[in-house]
Amino acid sequence: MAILSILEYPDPKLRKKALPVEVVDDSIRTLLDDMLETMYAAPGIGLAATQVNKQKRVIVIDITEEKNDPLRLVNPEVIWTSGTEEMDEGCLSVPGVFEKVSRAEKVRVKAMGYDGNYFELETEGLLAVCIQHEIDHLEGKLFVDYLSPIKRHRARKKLEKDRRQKATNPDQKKSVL
Ligand code: K1U
Ligand code: ZN
Repeated sequence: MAILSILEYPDPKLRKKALPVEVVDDSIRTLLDDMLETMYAAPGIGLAATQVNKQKRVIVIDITEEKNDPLRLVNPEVIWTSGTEEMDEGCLSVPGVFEKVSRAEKVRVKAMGYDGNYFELETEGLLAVCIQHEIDHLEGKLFVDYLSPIKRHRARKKLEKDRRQKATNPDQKKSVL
């Protein structure tokens, strides 16, 4: 397995649209394995192939604290939604920024799994939000696109400031601990 490099906003590669997977073969299973390892290492609760510069409709998610319930979705499609809710979101491609986004409260999703067989999943809460966030990535959409221009500007400024600080003092976190 391998840890992949995660693209960061405003990299234009994050805007590319992912292509459907024809067959779940060993190359897709390797991508799924590498993405899960990358997501756990980040750490995060979801990752889309677009974020690791692969234009394939592949996402991984694990919302458990124990990191022991991975969900692997190939060609995920939301086939039903109900309600709306607002929840705080973050993104590994927009590190350090957390903002409220309104999305469907419940979703039913159809996808292929690790074995290439289709299955359906109905869910709500954080998992439903995370699935919608990751499918957005496959369309080249980021959670900051839902924010007001002022909040988006603020997010971009924060990212730039954090990057400048990291470049000046890359060991800052270590020295604080
Ligand atoms: O797609 C991504 O960039 C991953 C993103 C998923 C997500 C989080 C929250 C709401 C919607 C989608 C993240 O994982 S951000 C990091 C994060 O939320 C987290 C990290 C460590 C522990 C718990 C959560
Ligand atoms: Zn994200």
